[in-house]
This record gives sequence, structure tokens and C-alpha cells, in this order.
Amino acid sequence: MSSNFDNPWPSREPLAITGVRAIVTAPEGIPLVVVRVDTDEPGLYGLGCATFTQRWKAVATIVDEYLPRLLVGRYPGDITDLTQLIGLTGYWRQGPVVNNAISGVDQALWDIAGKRAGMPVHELLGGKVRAAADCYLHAAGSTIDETLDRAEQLIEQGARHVRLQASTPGRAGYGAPQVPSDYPGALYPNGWSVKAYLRDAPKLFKAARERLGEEVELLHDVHSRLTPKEAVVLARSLEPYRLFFLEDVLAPEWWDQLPAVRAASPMPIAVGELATSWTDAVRLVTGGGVDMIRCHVSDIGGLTPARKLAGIAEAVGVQTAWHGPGDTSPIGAAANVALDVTSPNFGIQEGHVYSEPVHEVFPGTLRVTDGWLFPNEAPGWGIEVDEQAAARYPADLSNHDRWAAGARLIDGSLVKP
Ligand code: GCO
Ligand code: MG
Repeated sequence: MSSNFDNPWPSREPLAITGVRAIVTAPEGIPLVVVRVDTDEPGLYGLGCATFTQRWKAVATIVDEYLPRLLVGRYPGDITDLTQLIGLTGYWRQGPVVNNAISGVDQALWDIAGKRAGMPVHELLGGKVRAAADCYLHAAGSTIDETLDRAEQLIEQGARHVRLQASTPGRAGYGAPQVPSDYPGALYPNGWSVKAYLRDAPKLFKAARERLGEEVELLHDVHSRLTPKEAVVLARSLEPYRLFFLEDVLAPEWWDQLPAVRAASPMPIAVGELATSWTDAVRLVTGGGVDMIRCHVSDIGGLTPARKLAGIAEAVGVQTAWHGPGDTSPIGAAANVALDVTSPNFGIQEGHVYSEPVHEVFPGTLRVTDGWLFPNEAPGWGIEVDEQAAARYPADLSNHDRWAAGARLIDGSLVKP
């Protein structure tokens, strides 16, 4: 007797999914989760990004324990039905664990679709509207000078956009090395001070404009550490330095305050990496509080929802800036670039220069060239996986399971990441 879970309608070809499983590997020390979907056509398989570094074991469990029962035997061309099925069979709506699993399958099925068509995914999405994605890279240091030294190196290598993060003496800053606190009366030895941050951030950007000149685009990530009013104070203090964007001024709990913060801020406001559903991200885009939407594509369920989100953003004048640091797998990075080159409303792409072990595990991983990310022109994502190499870089919990809650104020209370 057939059920909802068997093929609900005749497929165009007798092609079926034969397996779905998670591949977890940490070639840079950062756990990456990639879903592999196999089919009954010899050699035809797909890869998708399911990387939720802090809780990778939970994602791998969903993929390995729950998904084969839903997907094996189904036609891999039914991408939307299959990914909806994964979400709806759980009844309770998705959070980041399930969404990453969905994304892994979604992107793997787009990879298979591209391989069957003999086309790169960006062509399946409608084709390029630009040659490549301009990207920003990270410059960080424990002092302003160290941060700007790094920025100069990146600019010499061709970067036109750099994100600056510094710890000033005695304080750690997000994205920069932890240094001991020298704040008078600190009860917590590595405490971070909002007051000191608001005072120091303009010094970093003033020094940056003096040393790096006017041409380069400068970006900064607050990483959700401010209240709405503090966010406005920071944004206004940075006005003379003409930022390309100011990222994550508020934690997601306060996103309803973003329209007021954006209205009072003299630079583009970028937000979204902590969104864990594409419908929340749509509300963000249409709510008037964001200039650049930068979701972590696997956290909102993959390429299919991100593509829809990009279209809605285009309609309301919001640009894209997809999240793409080292805890995005190379497949996720390729999906970002496929969106970038096919979206008229592309703003910027966060770039990551993967180290050689990543290229060894994932041949075809994109490389930043003169600050540009070009999509692969091979069918699908144009990226393979060497599972023997992947096994040489096993993931562990290391400190990635607890890193995010690493900052405390000088009184010892936790800072929202
Ligand atoms: C960014 C980020 C990241 C996150 C990381 C969390 O690149 O903008 O905020 O570096 O901190 O992805 O795991
Ligand atoms: Mg960020």
C-alpha cells in the first residue's frame, strides 16, 4: 500500500535516491557538515552544506537517523517537495538543526539537478547577471596597528573591501584576540566594556582612513553586543569614516527595534546571520530595518528559501550579503556565489580564504582571486568530496561548542553573541 512518503506522482525518469548521509570533517579545525545524496545512476551524487559548527553532532543525527526513511526511493528532481517533507514531518517548525539538515539535502539535490542538466547551478537559477562576486575579507588584531597591517596585506592581495576588528589594549573585541582586561575595578579578568568599545571603535576607523586612504571599503561586525541606543551612538560616531556596512548591531531578540536604529544610522545596516527561518528573514527584509540581508544560507534551509528571500529583498530595495566565514563549507560558499552572480540586488559577499587541507578534502573549492569569487562553470557546484581525505581531519567538540558565549562584561555577566 502506498503512503505519503512514496513517490506521490510519476517522475519524468526512473531515477531514485539510494542514500543520504552526513559527512563531518574539520580540515581547518572547524567542524564542517556536508550532506551527500546518492542516486541509482552510477556516479551521480550531490553535496549540500549543513554546517552548524556549534552543534554538528545534532545535525548529523537528523541526517543519518531520520532522512533516509523519507528520501530513499524518491525522485531527486522533486527538490521543493522533498525539503518541505523533511520540515513538515517533524511537525514542530524548524530551528537551526533541522534547517541545516534540510539545507544539506536541498543543495545536494540542486547539485544533482545541475549534473543531470550538464549546467552549473547558477545557470539553473537563471544565469549570471555579473561575472563574479566582489568579496570582503577579515582583518583583525590585538591592536589597531596589527589590524591595519593585516588590512594592508589584504589590500595588496587585491581586496577592495576589508572588515576591521580590533581588541584595544586590555580588552578583547569580537573577532579579535582575547587580551586581559585592564579596566579599573574589573571583577572578571577578561571583561569586555561597552563604554570602552564605543570609545575605541571610532579610533580604529579614524586610523584606518588615515593609513588606508579613501578608496578601500571598510566594514565592521558588532556581533550583537549593543542595545538599540548604543547602536545609534556607535553608528553616528563612525559616520566620518564612511563604512560600507555596519553588521549585527543588535541581537535577534531586539530585531523589532532595527527600523528605528537604521533610520538614525548614517551607513547601511547589515543583519541576518542569526536568522533560523526564512520566514523570519522575510519579515526582517520587509520590516524596514535592514539595508543588507546576510543570512547563513544553511540556517534558513538552503538555496531554495535563500533564492526566494533574495527575490523579496530585490523587490523592496534590500541588498544581499550572505554570511560566509570559515564555518561555512565550500559547498555553502559555492551556493552563496551562485546567489551572488544571479541576484541583481547583490551587495557584497563575505569571503573566506580556505586553507589547503580544505581544497584537499573538497576539490573544486572556490578561491578568492584579487578579491573576487568566480563561480565554477562545471555542472552542479563543480565540487567533489574526497572522503578518505575527510576522514584524516576528524571533527571533535574542541572549543567550537562553547566559543559563542565567550565574552563577559567586567562584572562577569555574559554578553550576547
Ligand atoms: C561573521 C560572523 C562569524 C560568526 C561565526 C559563528 O563572519 O560575520 O559573525 O564569524 O561569528 O560564523 O560561528
Ligand atoms: Mg557576523
